[in-house]
Amino acid sequence: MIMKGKKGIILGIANKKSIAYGIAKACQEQGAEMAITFLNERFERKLTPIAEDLECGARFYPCDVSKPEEIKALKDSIEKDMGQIDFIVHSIAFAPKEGLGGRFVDIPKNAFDIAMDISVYSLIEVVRELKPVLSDNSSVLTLSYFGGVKYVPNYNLMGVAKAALEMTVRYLAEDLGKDGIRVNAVSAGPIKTLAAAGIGDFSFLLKWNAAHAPLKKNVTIHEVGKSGMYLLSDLSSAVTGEVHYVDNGFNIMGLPAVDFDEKGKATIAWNGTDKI
Ligand code: 0WD
Repeated sequence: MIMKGKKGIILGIANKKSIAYGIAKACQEQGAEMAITFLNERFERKLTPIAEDLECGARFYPCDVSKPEEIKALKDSIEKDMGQIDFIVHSIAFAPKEGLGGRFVDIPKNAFDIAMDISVYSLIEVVRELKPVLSDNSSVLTLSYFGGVKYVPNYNLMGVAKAALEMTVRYLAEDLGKDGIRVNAVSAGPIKTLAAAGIGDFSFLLKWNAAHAPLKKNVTIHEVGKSGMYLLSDLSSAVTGEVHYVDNGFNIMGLPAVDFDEKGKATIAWNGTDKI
């Protein structure tokens, strides 16, 4: 039981397809005690069975990260119900639709501000406000994507947000290391979730990744969950500021793999004429 005796809070479960749910299940299976948050009343109703499934008891709190007062209230609830905690999972992102398709140059300023606020600044704010209840051997985990490092069609504004998020992880890791707090990110391969549905032709990304990743498949929330759990556990006690890819190896590829004909000439392994 790798997480036995560990307590933590998970932000960003929207439903059972959420990456945060995969991480929560992995932590529960390894003995962690958890609290989860819901975005608003609609999600409260939907998440009630999930909170029961994760054995949260009363540790089921509202938190819309765009409302600073809800983050402050979250700290008070944790203090009252749990005392100190050992981990935080921040699995939250949002960008208005205009930022997830169309011409990049046309991204409106208000969409940019919203995406950076919800998807990046919220990590800083959550960690700062919850710091008084974090134990001196604690771990913070956030979720990133390859589109924050390289161009990915339609990822547009969220790509800029993930680049900022990954840099935020490094600066937070340095700043909080002296307090015994580690900060890392998992960069997950594409998974069909509610948030992913907002990205234009997401099914193309899934097919492209499965076709070109060394392991020739897509990742599941449970695979991301296991790797996330490692970063939350003492198994990773010397790891901080890291962006850890859980993407079947897709990120290592410079060009698509090719086959070679009898003359040693490259042929395209993936049938480029197929509409994928
Ligand atoms: O392919 C994917 N699905 C990948 C997702 C690949 C790599 C990374 N990620 C990232 C996302 O960018 C995000 O940071 O993983 C994180 C979790 O995303 P998810 O599991 O794919 O998506 P989802 O199940 O929708 O959870 C994200 C949740 C929201 O759901 P909705 O569908 O309502 O956007 O983030 C939460 C909300 O529960 N969220 C908020 N929570 C608090 N305050 C807020 C907010 N203002 N806005 C969104």
